[in-house]
This record gives sequence, structure tokens and C-alpha cells, in this order.
Amino acid sequence: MPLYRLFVLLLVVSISAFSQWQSVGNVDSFSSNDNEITIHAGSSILRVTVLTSDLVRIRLASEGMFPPDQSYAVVKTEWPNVEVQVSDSSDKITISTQELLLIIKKKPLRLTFLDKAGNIINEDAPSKGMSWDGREIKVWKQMPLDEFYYGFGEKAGGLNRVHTHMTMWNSDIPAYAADTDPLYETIPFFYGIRNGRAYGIFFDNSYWSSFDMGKESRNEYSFGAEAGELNYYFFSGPTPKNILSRFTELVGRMPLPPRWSLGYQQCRWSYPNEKRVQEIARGFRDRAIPCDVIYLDIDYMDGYRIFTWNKMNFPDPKKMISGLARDGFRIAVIVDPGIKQDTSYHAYRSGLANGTFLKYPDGKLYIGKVWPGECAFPDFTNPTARTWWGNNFNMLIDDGVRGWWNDMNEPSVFDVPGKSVDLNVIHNDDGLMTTHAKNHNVYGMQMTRSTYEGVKRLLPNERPFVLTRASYAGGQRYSAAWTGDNVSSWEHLRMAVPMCLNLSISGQPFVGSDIGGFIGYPSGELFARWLQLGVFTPLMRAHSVINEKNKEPWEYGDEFTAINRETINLRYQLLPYIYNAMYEASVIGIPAMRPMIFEYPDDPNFIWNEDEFMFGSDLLIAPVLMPNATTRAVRLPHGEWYDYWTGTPYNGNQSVTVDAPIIRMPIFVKAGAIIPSQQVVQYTGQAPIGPLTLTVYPTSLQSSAAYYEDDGISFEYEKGTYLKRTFNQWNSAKAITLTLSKSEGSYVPMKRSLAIHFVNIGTEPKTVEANGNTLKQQSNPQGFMQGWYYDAQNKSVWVRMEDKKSELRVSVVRE
Ligand code: MIG
Repeated sequence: MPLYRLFVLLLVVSISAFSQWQSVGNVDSFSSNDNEITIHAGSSILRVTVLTSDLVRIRLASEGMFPPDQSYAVVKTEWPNVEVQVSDSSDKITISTQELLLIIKKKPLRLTFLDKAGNIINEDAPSKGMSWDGREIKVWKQMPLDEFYYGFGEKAGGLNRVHTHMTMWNSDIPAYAADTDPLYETIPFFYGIRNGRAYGIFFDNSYWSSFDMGKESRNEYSFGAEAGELNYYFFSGPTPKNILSRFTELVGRMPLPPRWSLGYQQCRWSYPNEKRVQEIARGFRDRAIPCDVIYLDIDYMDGYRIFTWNKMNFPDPKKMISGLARDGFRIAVIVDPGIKQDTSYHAYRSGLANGTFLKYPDGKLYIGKVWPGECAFPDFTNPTARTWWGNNFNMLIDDGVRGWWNDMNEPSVFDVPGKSVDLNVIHNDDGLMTTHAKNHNVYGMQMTRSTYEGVKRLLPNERPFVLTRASYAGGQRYSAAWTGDNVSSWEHLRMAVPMCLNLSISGQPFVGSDIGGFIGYPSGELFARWLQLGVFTPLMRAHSVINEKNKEPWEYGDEFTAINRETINLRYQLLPYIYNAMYEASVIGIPAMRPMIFEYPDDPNFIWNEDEFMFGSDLLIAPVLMPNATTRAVRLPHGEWYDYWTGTPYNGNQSVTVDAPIIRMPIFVKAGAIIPSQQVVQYTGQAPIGPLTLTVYPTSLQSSAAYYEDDGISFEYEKGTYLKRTFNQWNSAKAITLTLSKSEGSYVPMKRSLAIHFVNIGTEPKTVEANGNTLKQQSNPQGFMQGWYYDAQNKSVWVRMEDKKSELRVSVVRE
């Protein structure tokens, strides 16, 4: 029997027939010290730490000994003082904060989390609670029938994970299916949502872990791991946004990405040589299809040796890259962890000399086969190895490479049981010296960390762009993520939506799927629809497997080329909005892509909705996910909405069926939105924004929006070089008014104009005023710099003027 089968069998056996689960017993005594409560129950110790009034950490040491308190995910360990009250009675200990109650039943020890009104949010299953079986640990919770679960990082299949069993073990599974589990990433974090109220749990354990959300039993769910600490964080919400903001405060947020990484990115396995790369670049510019990034897959290297070039195919990379840079392209290259075992190869030699590679307990080098053949693997959990790895980027950076695609970092190993590193291989683990079993799930994340930190060390004032396949909770601090080797099928297009959404609400906002599908060949229609979805995935990258026909956006005939150009144009027009959505993710952790249930948790219509989503708080995206569609049904949340394409207003809280011709997918805008956009450019850095266009969607209520802008490339924003403004809108029978606050921060954009588009304002207004002065009415929509124009057909008003830093108040006066 192959080894990994045995491994799986042992696990199965241990959780079923022969399991000896022992659950925590009666409370003997407890003590409390500020925000920390320590409870003794038989041989075990429970430690409850209140971090904030809505965040509690639970640790159980079944044998009374806590392992070193170490986490690759958690970055915030010091929290301000928090008010905690502890009271004791014969049958329970009650811990209360300003927002929640934690009742610890004494006989036996069981936890119940309640809100301040005494409603149960979450409770241990009475029969089992927290349990262990040898090194294995598990928590059983009560599962109300009307509670649903979301998050869990990267999971194929549906958005709502109720009644599924999931495993966390980073795995390379090309052409995965809806029921394939696990995949490449581990984020052991989820939401429970019930009747509009949410709580969150982060089980910070990097070992092989599993989550059974009511598959084994309909009224209990469980999570646990094969070893390691029973260590979880409980977020009391009450909204999904509170939870995600707090979770990302705990594990860190995505740093603001370079603006160019939000442009369109073109990839394939592989553009084999300089000639083809130049052809691709010309292909975009000649057809006026915008593009910012071209990727080089594994064949750019010399025999797949990382940090080298194949000089036959890329004779002068520096020259090639600087030439492409003049045309607005950036080059991203793939880097795999495997370092070819070749004593004439500099990275192997220096890696050995620095003691950076993984070894067996007896000191023998671990060798695994990947693309280059026999390889040694850097131990990214070793600080020395991280620095060594990062310094190796020197040459590629000097050649002008700016994007770092980290692949195969589950890590994936060919032709061995388990397809990865042997579990007994030793990792430095930041000095703890532990096994691969503990470090497997953080390997990819630590590779992205080494890459990000290394590149940033070498280019301190440029924001690094790293893209990864494998990661762990908190990985957004270093890298964007894509959903691995998908398939060119409608089913995979449909799956991309919930996968990106669950990743987004698991703390990773910079996500996307391989547009067009990696394996196989999409029809022109499928590619066009996938590209449309891609406008609203933060990572917009098309890719293809090797030995497949070309999949660039112009490969499907003239009609589709025109459609695809319009689609990518839309992405570039909306860049200011998209950049703002990413900014929001970087400061408060709320991602651009949001499941409807995340944004509208109290609307039960969205419990199972996974074919539409919010992008930012104002755009509702309804991608077309079926072949031959010409219309599509959309569920609108409460409130008022506008059709993005026609400006037609809709009442919310209803399902509508709208046109979805092949040229575009349905998009709705929330009434009150003030959407910033710009002119189409061929690459993000081509021209400064001009005009900055604000599209105002009237609401009967007042609305406001925050606007952020900076140089898009450096870290100067950390020193105040940014521009922030607040927009406000009031609408009454008399007038609709937009105000722009004075701009804050020292970033000064190039001189530009401002265009304000008031949508759906009704009949021709009497006048338009700016800061109290009447503006000149224009009779021609084009070619005016100052004044206003009434578009009678669309019943909208265009206002143009210079964009200044000062406060501005524009009123469209109706009467
Ligand atoms: O064993 O580098 O998911 O995007 O093109 C396959 C070749 C290795 C897997 C990645 C894919 C990439 C491919 N890689």
C-alpha cells in the first residue's frame, strides 16, 4: 500500500471506529489576571484571553503544557487594555466584556458565547466540547439548523459550506473539480451566519486539519487537527464586516498594491522566447487592447534553474525588459521553490553553504523531483533561508523584472506518495526545529514572505507585486493569490466566483482565476464571459497551459476581439474605483469582492447566492455564467439601484431579468454611489487620470464616498504623500448637490479636469452652479472645459471644470 494511503487510512481509522476521544472534564479551579483567565480541569488547562470586547482567544493544553506560543498568521499580539468582568458561581464562570458573554459551564467544562442580551451566539456541543485523542485535537460545536458557513479560504464548489467536510492540506491538484478538497491554500477561518447575525472562528493550527460543517451530523459541527495546539479565536461580530476587519487586524492586511498590478495581465505557459514576447506586446498595442503585465513561465530559465535566464531564448533580458517598459509593459517571472541539485549552479551552491535547505532528522539533504529534476528545497521557515532567498532576486531585479509569481509552493513534488515533502523532514520553524507535518501548510506563505521582503529590501521604495498559489492565513501581507489550475469550462467559470469570494472574505482580497481557464481551450464566448468577470476580480490575468492553442484576447475572431477590447477598456476606465476598493481592503480589510450575504447578511435571499457579488460597496456584478445567454436574472438587495449600462433605475428587494448580450454583463449601481473613473489608457501609467470623472447616481437619501489616490508605485503614501477627499451628495426636489471636500495629503496629481456626470436627473435643469457661481450651459457634449451640458436622451447632466484641491460644491438646480 502506498504510504500516503496508509496515512489517510490511519486518519480515517482514528476518527471513526477505534477513536478514543477524551473530552475535557470538570472544572477544578480557576484564576484570572486582567484579561486572561486560566482554568484547571483534570489534567488540562484552558486559557481564555480577551483581546478586545469582540475577540476572545481560546487555548486548551490537554496535558497541562502549552507549546511555545508561535503563529505565522498572527501579527498583532499586543492589544490595548480591555474591560473584562469575571464572576464565579457553583456551576459556571461568566466572563463578560462590553459586547459579549462567555459562560464556562463547570461540569463538564463547556463554552457558550452569548451577546449582551443573553442570546446564544455559539456553544460547545454538550456531549463532547473540546476533545483530544493522543496528539489529535477537536472541538465540537452545536449547529443550529438555520446556521450557514462561509470563508475557509480556497475551496472549490459552493460559497455556502454548510453540510460539507473540508480538509486543510496545501495540495497541487491540476484540473480540480467542484468536489476536490483540499486545494492549494489553507485559511482555517470561517463565519457562521444565522438570522442575519454573524460570528467568526479562526483555528490557528498549521497541521493537517479538518472542518466538518454538519456532514457527519446534522446538529453538530467540528474542527480539529492531527496535532498541534487547540487554539482558536472567536469573533463575536455581529456583522461579517466587523469580523473580517478584526480578523485582518489580527493576521494583517494586504499592503496597497502597485497600481500597475491592477491592470490587465497576460500569461501563458510559456512565451518561449524574446521574439514571442515582443509579438505579444505588439499584439496588444497594435490592436489598442490595454495591458500592463506579461508573464514568463518556467521556460525563461536555464534548465528550470531559478534565478537564471535561458540565454538562447532571452539573449539580453535587460534590453528586452527596458524596451518593453518604454511601451508600458512590466515583466513578471515565475519562481518555484525547487533548487536544482547541481554543484555548478550558484543558487544550489550558496544555498548549501548557507544551510538553507530542508533536511531529514539525520542531517541528510531532502531531495525531491520537480521541473529541474532532483532539487533541494529552501526552508522558508528559517530566517537565514528567507534572507538568502530574497537576496537572490538581485539579478532579476537588475534586469528589470518587477513581478514575482510563486508557484509549486504547496510544496508540490513529482512522483512521490502525498505529492509533497516527507512529513518527517525537519524545518527550522523560526528556531523551534519541527517537522514538515507542522510546516507544510505555511511553506508557501513563508516563500511569499521571503520573496516580498527580499524584493522590498532590494527596491525599498517600490511596492512589490507577488502572486502565489499556496498560502496560509495572513498570506495577504505578502502576496496576491490565484485559484490554480482550473479548466476551460463553464462549470469552472461558475466556480471561480464563489472561490474568489470565499478567499476574499478569508482575508485575501487580491484574488483572481486564470481567465479563459488554464487547462483546455475555451470558446470565444466562454473566454469573453470569463474576461468580463475578470474586470471585477482584483487580479485580472489570463493564462494557458502548455501545448494549447493561443488564448490571447484577439485569438477568437474580429467580433470577439472588439468585445474583449471593450471589456478590458472597462477595467481601465474603472481603475480609480478599483484602486479605491483595494485601498479600503488595505486599511480596513474589507475586500473588493464581497458575497451578497457578506454585504447583506440579513437578507435570506442571499444565503445560497453565489452567482452575483458586490465589488466595493457600490457595484453589484452579475457575471454571465451560462452559454448562449442573452438575459440574466439578478436579485437586487433592498434600496434603489441603477442599471450601469442604461442608467435605468430599479427598486431593490426584487429579482429582475435584464439584458446580457455577449458584449456585456449586467452591472448595477447602488443609488447614492459616486463612482470615480478615468479615460481609457493602454497601460496604467500611460497618462495621468484625465479627466477624473465622478458619476453620481442620485438617491433620495444623503450619501457620501471616500476618495483616495497616490502615485500608485512607491511607499511615499506612508509619509503623507496621498490625496484624500470626501464626496457628499444631497438630492431634493429643488436641486441635486455634490460636494468635494478640500483634498487632504501632499500628493499632487498632474493638472487635470474634473467631469461630473449626474445620472437620471429628469428634465432639463434650470441652472448648474459651482461654489455659488452659475456655470455656462453648453450645447455640444464634447470639447468644452468649463460648463455643463444636458443630455436630453439620457436625462443626465455633464459638468466640467478644472480639478482643484479646494472645496467644491456643485448643484444641479431643478427649480
Ligand atoms: O507543474 O509553470 O499552476 O499556472 O503555468 C505545473 C507551469 C507548474 C503550475 C501552475 C501553472 C503554471 C505551471 N505550473
